[in-house]
Amino acid sequence: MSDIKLTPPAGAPSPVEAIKLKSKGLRGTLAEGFENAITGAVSADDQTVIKFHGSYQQDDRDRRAERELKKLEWAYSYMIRLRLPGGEVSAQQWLGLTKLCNENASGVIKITTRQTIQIHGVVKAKMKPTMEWFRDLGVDTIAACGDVNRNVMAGADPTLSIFHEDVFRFAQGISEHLLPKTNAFTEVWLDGEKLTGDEPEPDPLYLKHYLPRKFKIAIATPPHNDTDVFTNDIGLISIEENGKFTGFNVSIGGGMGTTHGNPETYARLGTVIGFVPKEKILDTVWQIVAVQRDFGNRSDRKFSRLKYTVDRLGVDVYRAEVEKRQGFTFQDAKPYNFIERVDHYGWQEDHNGKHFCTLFVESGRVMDLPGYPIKTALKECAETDLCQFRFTGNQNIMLTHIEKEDRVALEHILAKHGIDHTRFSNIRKDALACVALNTCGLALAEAQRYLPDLISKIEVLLAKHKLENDPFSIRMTGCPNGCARPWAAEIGFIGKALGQYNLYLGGNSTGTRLNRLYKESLDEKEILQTLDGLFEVYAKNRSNGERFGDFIHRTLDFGAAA
Ligand code: SRM
Ligand code: SF4
Repeated sequence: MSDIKLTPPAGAPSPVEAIKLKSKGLRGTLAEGFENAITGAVSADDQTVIKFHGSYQQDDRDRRAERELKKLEWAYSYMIRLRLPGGEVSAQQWLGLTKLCNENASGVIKITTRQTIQIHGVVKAKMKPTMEWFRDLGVDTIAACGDVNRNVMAGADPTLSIFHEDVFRFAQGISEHLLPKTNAFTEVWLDGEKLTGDEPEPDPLYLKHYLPRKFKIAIATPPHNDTDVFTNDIGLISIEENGKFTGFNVSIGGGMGTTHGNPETYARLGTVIGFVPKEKILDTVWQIVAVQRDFGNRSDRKFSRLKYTVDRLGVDVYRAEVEKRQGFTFQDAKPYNFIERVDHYGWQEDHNGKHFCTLFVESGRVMDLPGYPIKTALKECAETDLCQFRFTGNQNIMLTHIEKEDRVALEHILAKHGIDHTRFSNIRKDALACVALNTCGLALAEAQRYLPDLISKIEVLLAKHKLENDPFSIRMTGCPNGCARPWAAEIGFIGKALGQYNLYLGGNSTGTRLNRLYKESLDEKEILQTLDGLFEVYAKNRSNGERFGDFIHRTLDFGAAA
C-alpha cells in the first residue's frame, strides 16, 4: 500500500475551480452585484460564490413562459438555507424566522432533509436585510451550501439513548471546527470590516480552492438512523460501551447523486473504516476532509464527491492516508445495530424528564393547509416560550425541552388546531419529497407538490390489499441528484421528465441497503398499476412481519433494468 502514489485524477480544473480561486475568500463581486438594481440576477461567477453563503439564485419556473412572452427577465429570487447543526432553534428564533419568511420570502418555511430550514423567493433588494435579520436572530447561513462541509446532522430523538444530548453537541462542535475562516460573510452582508488587499484570510483546511465538491457529515445514535448516516460523505455512528459514550464508528463515501444515462455515476452507502474515541473525532473528520481536498476530482464535478475518491484510491489507501495525517490508527469498528429511521410522532419523555412532541410536516413545508394549520399552531406554541424547536432529517419538527407541567398548554394549542398525526397514514408520515418545481433549477419533474396526491392514490391501493396499516418508506425526487435520498427508500421515485418517474425498489427501512431500478419513465397510471400488482403479490406471499423492501429484495427479478 505504501507504494501507491496518491494523486488527484488528471485533467484540466473545472471552471468552478477558477471561480473559487479568484473569489478572494468567497467575496467575488457579491457586494457590487447586490447593489445593481437593474437586474434581479447576479453574475454567473457570483452565482457560484453565493452558494458558500448559504444561498442559491433561482427563478420561479412556473412563470418563465409568461415572463418570456412579456420580454421580461425571469423572476429571479434567492433561496437561503440556514446552518443549524443538529437542527435546533429557540421559540423566539422560530417566531422571528416565521415573521422574516412572511415579510421577505414566500411565507413557506421548508424543513430540509438535512435538519435545517430554507426560505425561498427572497428578491435581491431583500437579501442584505434578510441576512441582517438572521444575524439579529443569532443564526447564520455560512457554508450551508457550496464546496465545503455543510450542515452537520445529529439524531433528533432524545429518548433512544441516555447519551443523546452529549452526542448531539458534537454536531455543533464539528460544524464549528470545519467552518471556512473567511470573513466574507460579515463583509458582504453585515457591513463587516473590508479585506485590505487581495489576499484572503488564511484557511488551513480549505486553503484558497476549498473542496472539490460539497461535503456532508451526519451523526446517528443507534438504534435510530434518522439521519440516514450512510448516505453522507462522513457518517459517524455513536458508540456506547459499558454504559458510557466512548466515540464513533466512522463511515466514509456515502452519497446519492447520479446522472440519468451515465452509468459511471452511482449512489453509494458509506463504508465503515473503524472506530475513533470521541476526544479525537475532530482530528479525524478534519483529516478525512483534507484528504478529499487534496485528492478529490477537480476536473469533472460529476465525479468529485468523496465516494468517487474513495473508490478510486481504495478504502484501505484512503484510511491509511487519514491515519498518517492524524497520527493514530483507527480501532476496529465496534458492534452497533440500527433498527429504524422514522420519526416517532406525538408526545414522549426523555431521560432527563423533559417532554417533547414530534409533529408531522408533509414534505417539510411549514404552511397552513385546510384542516391542518401547522404554521399557525407552531407560531402559537412559540409564543408561549415553553418549548424549543428541533428539525428532523425526516422533514418534521419537534417541540423540545418541555417541562412536565407546561405540556398541557402546548397540547391545548395543538388540539385546538387539529394537529394530530394519527389522522395520517404511515406511508404519508414516513415519506420524503424534495423541493423540485417550482424553484429548483435542476428539477425534471415535480416532487413535494405532487407526492401528497400520489400518496392518496397509493393509500387506496394499500387499503385494497389490506396493507393500509403497514409501514413503507417512499421517497420522491424531481431528478437523480437524490435530495430526498430516494435510493435508500423501499420505494423510490426519481423524476425523469414532467409526469414521469423511474421506479426504484428494494431498499430497507434502516437505510443500510440501496434499492435498485425496477422500471423506467412511468407515468402515474403505470406507477399505480405496477404497485398494485406488487402489493398483491406482497400481501399474499410475504413471510411473517417481512417489510415490503425486504420482500422485494428477496423475491423480485430486476432483470435487465437493474
Ligand atoms: Fe440537494 C442540489 C435541495 C438535500 C444531493 N439540492 C440541490 C439544489 C440546491 C439545486 C441546485 O443545485 O440548483 C436544490 C435546491 C432546491 C430548492 O429550490 O430549494 C437542493 N437538497 C435540497 C433540499 C432542500 C431537499 C429537500 O427538499 O429537503 C435538501 C437540503 C439539505 C440541507 O439542508 O443542506 C437537499 N441534496 C440533499 C441530499 C440529502 C442529504 O444530504 O441527506 C442529497 C443526497 C445526498 C448527497 O449529497 O449525495 C442532495 N442536491 C444534491 C445534489 C447531487 C450531488 C451529487 O453528489 O451529485 C445536487 C446537485 C449538485 O450538487 O450539483 C443538489
Ligand atoms: Fe432539485 Fe433534483 Fe434536488 Fe429535487 S433532487 S431538489 S429536483 S436537485
